[in-house]
Amino acid sequence: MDIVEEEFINPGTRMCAGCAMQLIYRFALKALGPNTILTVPASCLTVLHGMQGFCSTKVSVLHTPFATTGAAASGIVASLEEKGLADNICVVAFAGDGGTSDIGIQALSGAAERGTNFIYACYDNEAYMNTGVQRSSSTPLGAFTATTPGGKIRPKKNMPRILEAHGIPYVATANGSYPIDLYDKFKRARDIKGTRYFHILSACPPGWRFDPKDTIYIGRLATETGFWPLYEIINGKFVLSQPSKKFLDPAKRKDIEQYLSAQKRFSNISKQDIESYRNYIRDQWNEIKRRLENQ
Ligand SMILES: Cc1ncc(C[n+]2csc(CCOP(=O)(O)OP(=O)(O)O)c2C)c(N)n1
Ligand code: SF4
Ligand SMILES: [Mg+2]
Repeated sequence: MDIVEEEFINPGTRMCAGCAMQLIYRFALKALGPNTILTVPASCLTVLHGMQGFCSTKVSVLHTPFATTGAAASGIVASLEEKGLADNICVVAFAGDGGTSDIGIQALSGAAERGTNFIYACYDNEAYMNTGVQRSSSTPLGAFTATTPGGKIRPKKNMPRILEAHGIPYVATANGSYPIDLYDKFKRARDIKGTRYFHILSACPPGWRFDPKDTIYIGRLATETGFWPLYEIINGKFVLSQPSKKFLDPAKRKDIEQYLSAQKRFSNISKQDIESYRNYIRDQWNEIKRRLENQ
């Protein structure tokens, strides 16, 4: 696939070295193009945009209070509809996992239930990174954060499932380590009407505690172990994405311990929790197989 050459993020952002989120944002904006209005709540992504008076993107961005992303996007869509501009401009909300799975879930659910014509993308770095790595409901089992010093005792919330239950036309997972797959999905989602939801794994070197040079490697391990399958659900039809297809065969999956042991946030994880991951991955793939066979 040809990738658009034009960049929509100006060079030199304030992200940490090795931050997957800026790669995700860069490829998503390339796929979305110039006729896009973004809305973003408090997060590392706000830091990317810069201080008031500056903006790192070439498209307009409305910064919004933490809990209100879905409501802010709904307001932008309503205003464009009123002005007769809604067919030409794509409204896109981009938020972190804390802003999506915890504090913003009510506004997101409301917007999805109303069938608001917009894309909502959650970049999931699995904690509240901007404020110093506190746990969110998207933090995975056994992960160290500032508020789970002994490792998180609950597994992560399954947001794609929750959004699918709203009956929206498009749900997709993606991963910053597969930017072409992500680009392709944003291109497709742009042309669908109604609420479209992305859940994107976003490796974070300081929060996950690995060397910035390993960002792509760590993100790939999440998919290669079967922990982070890449798929789309288009009008209820489950489509397994190309990079994940071979992992339908359990023998092709790497063991989850390779992913966990590469990140210091899991350095105290128990054997029991590692076994829980293995069971979770097995059940998740049995469910994917069942869906593919029964549709
Ligand atoms: C109502 C409110 N509560 C708390 C904060 C402080 N705050 C700013 S960014 C942030 C963390 C956001 O976490 P997440 O959505 O996962 O994005 P990330 O920082 O990980 O990119 C918090 C708690 C705030 N800005 N507003
Ligand atoms: S803390 Fe993590 S998510 Fe935030 S800018 Fe740094 S690498 Fe990116
Ligand atoms: Mg986060």
